[in-house]
Amino acid sequence: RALEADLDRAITRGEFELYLQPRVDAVTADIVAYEALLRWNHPSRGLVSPGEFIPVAEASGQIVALGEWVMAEACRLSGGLEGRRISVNVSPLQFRNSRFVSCLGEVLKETGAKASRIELEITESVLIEDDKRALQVLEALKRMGFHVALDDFGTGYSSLSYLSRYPFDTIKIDRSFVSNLGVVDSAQVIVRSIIALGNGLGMQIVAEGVETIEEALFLTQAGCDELQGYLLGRPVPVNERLVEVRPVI
Ligand code: G
Ligand code: G
Ligand code: MN
Ligand code: NA
Repeated sequence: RALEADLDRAITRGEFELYLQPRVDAVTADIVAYEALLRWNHPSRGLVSPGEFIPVAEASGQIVALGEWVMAEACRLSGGLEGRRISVNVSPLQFRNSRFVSCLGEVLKETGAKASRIELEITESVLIEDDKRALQVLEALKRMGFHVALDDFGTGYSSLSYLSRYPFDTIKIDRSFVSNLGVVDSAQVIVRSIIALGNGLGMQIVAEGVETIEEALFLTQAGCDELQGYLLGRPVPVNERLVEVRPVI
């Protein structure tokens, strides 16, 4: 595969870049955090989407080195975001790697970053495969001071018992539920239930993929804590990041 060979050189050549998308307080519109989204400035193909190269990197194992680069870059950026947190997507393959936790420890040491400024976004699939080990890893990350979020919530085989068993700080409602809000009758009921469940367990609820004012209003009135999506701000290069978002209401 051509992309696979290119990926090897891309890190050393500095072709990767993190874009930042704001996550805002649903009531005040204050920016609470930024999600780091990886972009590849490919010399001949132009901007390649992670949807295209992450699966390639996962299949080849290159995701481990790439994930390390993402983490180190997020740590370097974390000191310059006005105290706001930065969230980082973690591939299930990275999470399952036996050196994942120690590698994070080294990155913190090398960069001098504070773990409390970093949130790790993990998908449900890591919880299904090796329940006990997943719990040990998550507890280790919490002890180190990281925040942990359950990403794309509702799309996996979500057993509700996961939520009470694992120490998540945040639940991110998958954008498919948000985009169905005005379309599918059941979507409002499902979203309200996720919010009630998460808040009842003491977790922050973030809605992803918020694109319309109607969605934002519904989510805010339903008690969702934070909003993320094109309505509030698109992912952009670090130096173009939004530092303020106009309230929706
Ligand atoms: O930014 P965009 O919507 O194109 O991202 C597409 C997919 O790639 C999303 O599922 C997102 O979580 C994932 N992704 C983006 N950046 C990273 C990253 O740094 N690491 C991993 N593992 N996945 C990422
Ligand atoms: O899997 P994850 O939730 O990390 O994926 C995040 C992806 O969602 C990124 O690729 C990002 O570019 C994309 N995204 C962010 N906000 C919106 C939005 O409002 N609408 C849509 N369609 N995609 C979004
Ligand atoms: Mn994410
Ligand atoms: Na998501």
